Amino acid sequence: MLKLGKTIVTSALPYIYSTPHLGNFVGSVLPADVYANYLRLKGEDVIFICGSDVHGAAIEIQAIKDRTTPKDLAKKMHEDIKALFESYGCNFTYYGSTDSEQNKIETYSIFEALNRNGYIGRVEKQLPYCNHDKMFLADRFIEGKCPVCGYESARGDQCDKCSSLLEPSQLIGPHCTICGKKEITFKKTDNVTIKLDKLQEKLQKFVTAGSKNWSKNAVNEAEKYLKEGLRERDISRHTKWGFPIPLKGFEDQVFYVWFDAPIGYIGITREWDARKAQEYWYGKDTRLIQFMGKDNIIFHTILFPGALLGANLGHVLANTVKAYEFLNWEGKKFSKSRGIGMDLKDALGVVSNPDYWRFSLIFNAPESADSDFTTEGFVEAVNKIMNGKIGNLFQRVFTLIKANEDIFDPSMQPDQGTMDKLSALYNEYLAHFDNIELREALKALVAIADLGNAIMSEKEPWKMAKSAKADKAAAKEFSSIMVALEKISYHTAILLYPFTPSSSIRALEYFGLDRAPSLKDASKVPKLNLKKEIKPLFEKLETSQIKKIGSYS
Ligand code: B3M
Ligand code: ZN
Repeated sequence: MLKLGKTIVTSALPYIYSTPHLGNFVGSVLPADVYANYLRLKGEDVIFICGSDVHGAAIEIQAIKDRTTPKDLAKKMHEDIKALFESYGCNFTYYGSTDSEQNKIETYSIFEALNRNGYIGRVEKQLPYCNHDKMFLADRFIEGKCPVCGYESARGDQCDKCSSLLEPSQLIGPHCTICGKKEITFKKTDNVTIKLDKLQEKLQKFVTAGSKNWSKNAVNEAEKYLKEGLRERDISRHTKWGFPIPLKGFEDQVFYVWFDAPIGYIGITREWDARKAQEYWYGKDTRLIQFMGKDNIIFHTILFPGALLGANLGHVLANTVKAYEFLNWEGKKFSKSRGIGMDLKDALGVVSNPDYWRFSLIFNAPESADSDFTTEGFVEAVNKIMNGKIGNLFQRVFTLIKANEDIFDPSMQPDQGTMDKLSALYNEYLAHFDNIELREALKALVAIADLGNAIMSEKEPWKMAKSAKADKAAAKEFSSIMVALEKISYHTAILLYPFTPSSSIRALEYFGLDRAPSLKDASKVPKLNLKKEIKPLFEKLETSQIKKIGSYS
């Protein structure tokens, strides 16, 4: 296995004005977590950075609704959501927050460098002003019809339907989202900009060089924007919630949320450990691998790298941009207000073992196209695949060996043909993971369990065990088959680790281990320890649980 230098894995930083739903989870945090676990399993030097994206108008809007301040709301939600991700087994190196002092320092240093290097500009803008609320309306406080696709609820900064970046003045028939009125006029103000147009060439080079490692959707979208020609873009907002712009005359404005949010990856690493942040973010041999939903592509392929390239402070740029498509719920968009789809709290409330969700979500992940969560698909992934194939294999193998410990000889050689099949599937698993095809890697793992189950049904080793007392050849054959099955079970248990870490460790406990060994040290199967009761690793879902999940449609 090729040993690489340091790796930073990031997941898009979730907004925290509401609890993330399963679609948000499978669109970024979960695959990033699974992939970081895989690199740990390979023994690589990896940090996994995530955190709450707490700035932005959406939180201000929610705070107004909740009659609290954005700061208090952010603090409370940040703690809740962090704990929630942890209860899903997410293994962050650090889960921080974009409003930290560290991120402020990082944001200011990048902004000041951009300014020194001539990439900060000013524009006079006509900004929407609500005559009823007597305030300038930030992007999300104004909604109207999208001039590109006609979607009715496009926001001032972006259309959720066609992903076009918009200016508030482009919206057709806009209204204020605070009071709902159409009493909007456009007033003159000065804004600070980043001159992306001057960064066009550098960004084109970055995209061209990186694209072989990126997901197709990320390459296509970045190329689309480059082709259109990059434009100067304003990065200041007339509101109080955010980092104030450190420039004379602009102190009453704050940075646009998408300016300081991606810088948050660096700020959060600093929050964790300032010295290590230096090592990882400026290291020549660091690979930066970024996971996100497809609606975040432009910010990670144009705005963020543009800021880093313009600042020219030596930061690491993305090596891999992996953008997920969307997960729908029974064919519809997730919607809290319409009760469609489960959020992370709902889901654990019905099925409390997070590994069931982790497994089934990756099994049907929207990796190269949108995918659909269906109750049926969930039941099939859990009952038929995870429990029926993987859990069942462990159960059958461990109980059969335990019942025949007197005749089982672990020093017997397994059948070579079986070992060749195992190693082919094992390599398939590695190859898919290395290409960040998590869904396919999981399928290769299921195929390994299938291999074990097929041997079990074809050879029926329990029959040999019965005649083994009188028949030496049968005893030998029994051991040879069970050694193969033991090996298959052991690797299945280890390779489960990235997907379902706590279940993996529970299976590995039968091998006397309390954590997953590094793949380098996994060739020899440790002695089985079957003293304690052998309990099923998974259980089938109950009818009442299935019904409950179905009710979120
Ligand atoms: N918070 C959008 C999202 O949660 C945004 C990502 C920020 S990544 C720096 O999808
Ligand atoms: Zn208004």
